Amino acid sequence: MDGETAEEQGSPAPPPVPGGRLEPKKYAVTDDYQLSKQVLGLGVNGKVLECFHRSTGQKCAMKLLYDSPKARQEVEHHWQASGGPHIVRILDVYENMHHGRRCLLIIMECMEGGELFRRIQERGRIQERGDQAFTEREAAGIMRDIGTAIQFLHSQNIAHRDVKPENLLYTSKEGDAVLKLTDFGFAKETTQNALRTPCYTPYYVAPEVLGPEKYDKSCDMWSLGVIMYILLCGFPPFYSNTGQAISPGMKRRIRLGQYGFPNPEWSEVSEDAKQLIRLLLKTDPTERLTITEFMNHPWINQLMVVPQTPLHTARVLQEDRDHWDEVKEEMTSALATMRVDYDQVKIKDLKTSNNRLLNKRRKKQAGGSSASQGCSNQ
Ligand code: I85
Repeated sequence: MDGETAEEQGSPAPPPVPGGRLEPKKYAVTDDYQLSKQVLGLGVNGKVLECFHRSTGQKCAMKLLYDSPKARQEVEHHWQASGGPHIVRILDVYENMHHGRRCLLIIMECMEGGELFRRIQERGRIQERGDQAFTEREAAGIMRDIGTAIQFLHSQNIAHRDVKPENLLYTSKEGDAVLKLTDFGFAKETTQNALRTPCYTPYYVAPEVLGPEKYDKSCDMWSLGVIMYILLCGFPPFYSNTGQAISPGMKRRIRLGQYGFPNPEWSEVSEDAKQLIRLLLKTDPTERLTITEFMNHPWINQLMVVPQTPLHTARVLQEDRDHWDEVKEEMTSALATMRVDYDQVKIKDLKTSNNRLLNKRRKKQAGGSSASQGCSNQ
């Protein structure tokens, strides 16, 4: 399950250069693509439609975004990530007017295998016929693939911040399908302001200014913990029992890290796996594993020693299928809460640290040295 090679044949020309500058095509997308009425899904910033490349016939997915700074950010971040391992690839970007509004159109490779957990759930149906159960080692392989995507993003200083089941899609329905991450609608650059617009010598920059970048990335690590938990048992570690997407009780349990590994689903799962989950679901984001630590964990980097224990996952997903939409909504709300909470921590930190720097500068200026003027830390 390590290919992002073979499936890439026949992409519409000219192939965009990943890492190169993004220059959206200004002529009509319909010159190159035949749009179909088939809606593949609704994203954070816009809907996704099926389409076909006119000259090659290749089936693709088109995301329609109304132009806004947020939409531009999504396109930029996705473009920067496109070509990375286990990331849904962008084939083309257009900028068109539609009913008097400027639109951005992202043409992506079509992920015809559907969502990650749907595929596992289907095995719960098939399993009744005596097929192979979903195993702990397979779960580890999936976690390594998702981790590879996150590692790439974090190395590019991008936090995805919306890693959740419905954004993990398979390239095809075949056995050799590749799992990939999509939707960069909440992605954020984590490069520190302090380093991009240095108004002072970095030697004495306050640690709080450098520190907060951790929170955005740690959001992705929490997601990895939740996805890994569900992969191993079929239900989430935290859930609302009121029918609300996120209840006060659920929020409290997340904050306090109250979850368990109940039997019978967890009785045969390895201690290594449980330990890894505990490190990912740490309530304090600064204590959570980083992506490098995660990728170096033996459960991830030594797949061959992960036991091939059959799991309850496929059966539980199949039996609880009527609750799956709620599970997805709950994770969506939990991530939204987390992004807001972490942003607030950041604002607080930046305020206090800026004051300290300002004070430092005032002192310096009073002493006669000239500090740089008009630097903004935005
Ligand atoms: N192909 N979150 C849930 C989909 N190919 N999908 C979502 N944000 C996006 C939809 C709503 C993800 O950015 C989304 C985005 C992009 C896609 C996307 C990209 C490329 C697809 C929102 C399919 C598909 C195609 C054929 C068959 C099947 C699925 O969704 C299935 F297997 F399900 F039948």
